[in-house]
Amino acid sequence: MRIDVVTIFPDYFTPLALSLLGKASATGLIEVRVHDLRAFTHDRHNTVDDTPYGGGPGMVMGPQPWGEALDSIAATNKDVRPVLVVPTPSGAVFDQGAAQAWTTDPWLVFACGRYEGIDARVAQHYVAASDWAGVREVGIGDYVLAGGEAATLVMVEAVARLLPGVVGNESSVTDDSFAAGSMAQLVEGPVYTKPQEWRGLPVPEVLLSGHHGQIADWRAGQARLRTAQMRPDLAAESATGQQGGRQV
Ligand code: 6GU
Repeated sequence: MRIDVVTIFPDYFTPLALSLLGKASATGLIEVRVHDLRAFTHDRHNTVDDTPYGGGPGMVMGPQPWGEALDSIAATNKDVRPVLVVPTPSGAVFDQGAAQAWTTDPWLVFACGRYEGIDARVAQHYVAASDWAGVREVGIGDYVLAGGEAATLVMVEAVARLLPGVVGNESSVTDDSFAAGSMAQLVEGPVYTKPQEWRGLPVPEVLLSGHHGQIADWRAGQARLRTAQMRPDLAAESATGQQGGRQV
């Protein structure tokens, strides 16, 4: 999968060279390219923002550098149509289902806005652009960040770790909290490793028993308990047979 990121803070993305994603880049499972939006300005001060039409607080990112940056990215491969992802708190919420669905996209381009956001005509233009595969305006939760950069890191990691070969142990991906099919819409219960007793606290007996059926039942029960305690919203969904089926 190819991933491009456009931002006024390219340094924000140095963590992509670390750990799991760094390895995935090094082995060619993903190809990440980070672009400085200011490289697509033409004035002395590399201006990317201006005052909002209609008035109001803050500044809005203008369409000109965005158009040039995105066009230049699309032009690097005329055989694949990229999807434009615009992180914004006013978008549909990105969840595990979205992460899974995006794994089949060959090329994602993230447009990281700052200030009060990007001039709305940018998304409008690329929705209708025939050399693009669509525009997805998405947020990562109900809180407001200073810009799309942190949200982009979150989404890139959530998608990339689902790509075949990125995580060494495939079942650590399929057994995740929220993974479709396994224990859909339940969070995972507690986990333990050695020593068998630590500071007077024992590992639950059943996990030492070697009875795989009992262990699986115990874990399923713990997952239900934990979900009821920590995520009553999810517990209510499973009780009503509802499934988060939003299209992001
Ligand atoms: Cl994608 N951007 C910003 N600025 N704030 C957010 C967000 C995105 N998702 C949740 N809050």
